[in-house]
Amino acid sequence: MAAISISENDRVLVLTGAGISAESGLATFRDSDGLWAGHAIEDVCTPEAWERDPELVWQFYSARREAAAEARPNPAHRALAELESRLGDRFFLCTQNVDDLHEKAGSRRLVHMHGELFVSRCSAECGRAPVADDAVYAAWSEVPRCACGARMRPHIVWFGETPLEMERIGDQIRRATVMLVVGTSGSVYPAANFVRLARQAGARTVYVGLEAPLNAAAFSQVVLGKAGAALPELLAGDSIR
Ligand code: BV8
Ligand code: ZN
Repeated sequence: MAAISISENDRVLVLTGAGISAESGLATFRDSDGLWAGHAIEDVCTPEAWERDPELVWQFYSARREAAAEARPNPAHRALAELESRLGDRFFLCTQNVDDLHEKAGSRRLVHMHGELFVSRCSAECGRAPVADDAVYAAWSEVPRCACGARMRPHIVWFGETPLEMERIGDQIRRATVMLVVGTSGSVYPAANFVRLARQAGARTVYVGLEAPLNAAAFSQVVLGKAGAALPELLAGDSIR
């Protein structure tokens, strides 16, 4: 497959999803056929789930912390970190993933629009900042409290909650001349709409993933394959300046 051409006038926006971490051993949401680690979405990934059974929610995110702590970046993560080092401030990465594999690969110019697995925050939204937290909690009694007294919750954007950094992402979408989307089914909004907005703003839009995403029609190019092999190839060579 031909390498993507990026000139010195291009600004590249990348959006990644669970597919980029699949070859690092982290299950995607679709792989678990709609169940997430054996749980239905509404049982572990909504504010209602948190109200109903916060201990189950913490057990779900603790299991994902354990899996993600063992995981290593794969060549796809590294290819994006390398692209960032070549493009500098003409590069921006928005990930839907809550794992830290992009950071482990060296990415710095990124936002986690759906939150971060190794961060916890006050469940009462008292205004105190989220804190780094890689602990696992087997029982509700182990869950630490914020200085205000409320229990801590995962710093994750659940269904029905507002994604993070939307202003900054919107600005990057408006300025991008190339948008590269990797390993996401295009099933969750507003992330699935970003490629349409980028295209409306005049960007070239490229998808890399195992199967065509639901929003495939919005892409100028669809490259089917595993990200760990396809991305390094797509970003190789001197067609990038
Ligand atoms: C919001 C954190 C308002 C949690 C996540 C009805 C219709 C349309 C929309 C809605 C609706 N009802 C409600 C909504 C809105 C809702 C939504 O979209 N629901 C869906 C289910 C219909 N969205 C929300 O509630 C969002 N908030 O809308 O607030 C608002 C809107 C705009 C502005 C302000 C406010 C919040 C959603 C966030 C939920 N949290 N993650 C956690 O991780 O525990 S979502 C989670 O699932 C991911 O973050 C991701 O976003 C999403 C889908 O996952 P993907 O990353 O795409 O992974 P998936 O498994 O689906 O696909 C993997 C892909 O990889 C596949 O295509 C596969 O082929 C490919 N692949 C596999 N292996 C490889 C590979 N590719 C390459 N290489 C490989 N090796
Ligand atoms: Zn608090």
